[in-house]
Amino acid sequence: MACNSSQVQEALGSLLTVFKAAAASTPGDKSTLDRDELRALIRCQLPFLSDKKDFEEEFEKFFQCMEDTHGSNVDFKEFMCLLATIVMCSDCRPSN
Ligand SMILES: [Ca+2]
Repeated sequence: MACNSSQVQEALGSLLTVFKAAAASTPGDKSTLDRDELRALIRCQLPFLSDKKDFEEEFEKFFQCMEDTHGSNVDFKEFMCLLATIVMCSDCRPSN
């Protein structure tokens, strides 16, 4: 494997930038995503998910589960776990 690029480093930087912007987009805790911030981030960044007709129902189920186990806000670590789960459960990789 050639190591002549920093794709992972650049991807992580992009994820952190998107997370921070979304986390600070409404009043409240600027270091975590509340329900509305996470919904808006998914709608903007992951339309293949939010375009599904049962998105709202599935989102509410997910967020209720999050609230029950981790509290009402999503921190960066939880966000990364969510993304990893989405990747494992979906075919969202770009084709090339
Ligand atoms: Ca926030």
